[in-house]
Amino acid sequence: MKMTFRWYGENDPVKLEYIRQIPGIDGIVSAIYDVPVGEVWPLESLQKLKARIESAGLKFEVVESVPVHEDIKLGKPSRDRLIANYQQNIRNCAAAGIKVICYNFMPVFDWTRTELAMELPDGSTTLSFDAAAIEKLDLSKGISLPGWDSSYQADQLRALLDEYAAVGEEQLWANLEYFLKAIIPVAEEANVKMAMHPDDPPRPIFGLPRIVKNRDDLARLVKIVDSLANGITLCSGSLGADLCNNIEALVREFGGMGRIHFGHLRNVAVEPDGSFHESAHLSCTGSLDMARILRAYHEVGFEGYVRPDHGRMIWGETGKPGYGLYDRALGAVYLNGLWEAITKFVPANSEQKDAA
Ligand code: DNO
Ligand code: MN
Repeated sequence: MKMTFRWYGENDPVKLEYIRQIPGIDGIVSAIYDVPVGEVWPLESLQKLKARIESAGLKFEVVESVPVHEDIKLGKPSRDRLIANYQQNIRNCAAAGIKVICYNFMPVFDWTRTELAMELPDGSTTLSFDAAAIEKLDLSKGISLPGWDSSYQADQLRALLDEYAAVGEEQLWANLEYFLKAIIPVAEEANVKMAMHPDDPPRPIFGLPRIVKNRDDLARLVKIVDSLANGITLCSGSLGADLCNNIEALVREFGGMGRIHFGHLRNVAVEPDGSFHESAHLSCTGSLDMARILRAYHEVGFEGYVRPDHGRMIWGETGKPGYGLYDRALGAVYLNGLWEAITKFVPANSEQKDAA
């Protein structure tokens, strides 16, 4: 397991020099942020970013995300040009030493929350999702969340939602298939692993289809092109927001197939109606058992990349909600601690799934 940390580039208030001081961080996960969605990332920009990250003593082997243009998800005629650009992005990433590309196929909205600074009893704040409040959100003013690759003006958003009105789940699957059949062979040739991030939260929102929500969706996804290059980012917090998803079992199944290329490790405290908030990484603060999840990774012999996902805002820190330094650093150290204990004391490939 290689522990990484997401960094948003020089404008990120969390400095690379701070990240390198977190014990056990091996690499940085980042992206090119000054190229519009759908266009080609210049190789020089990737090489410059790599050199900068390496100057801080860290590796740059994972990109998150190369965003997929809405026209590809909508299946519009312009998709062929955009897919050719995406193929070029895969080649350019490979040329800059990237091994894994995280991406998602969520229409319009990436991760969605109803509150960015919900106060917890200890005074920290966190991202939260209120299942009843979501449908009441006023989209007429446009919407923007920090951490997204794009934000939308009100008129743009209305036009996009209208276009999606005709696209149901099956059409979205067909558009995904068209995309995967075009990009996975390129990824194979470039020796890059594509890692689809699941929908967050794992349910349709605002009437938009979402197709990467559970075990059956993941199984369908990896079969569309049966290649190791067609893999997933197993985000425990995204999938874990639906209590029907058993994260340990998903790790065993898809990790066992060698299809998990990137693990997002975070905890969520989930309520019966599907509302949730992002808790600290520690198991007892949320609904997920992080020790058991990591044990499952160990059992399947996982050697890929992971990162702590979002963190709370603690110790007076301000900045991009979910992407502060302190709580994510605590998460990384905690997860590394669990991993050290598990790898020392639990035999790999053991079948002891439920040892008391
Ligand atoms: C949510 C986060 C997301 C993720 C992108 C990947 O759990 O990890 O921001 O980075 O959706 O494409
Ligand atoms: Mn995630």
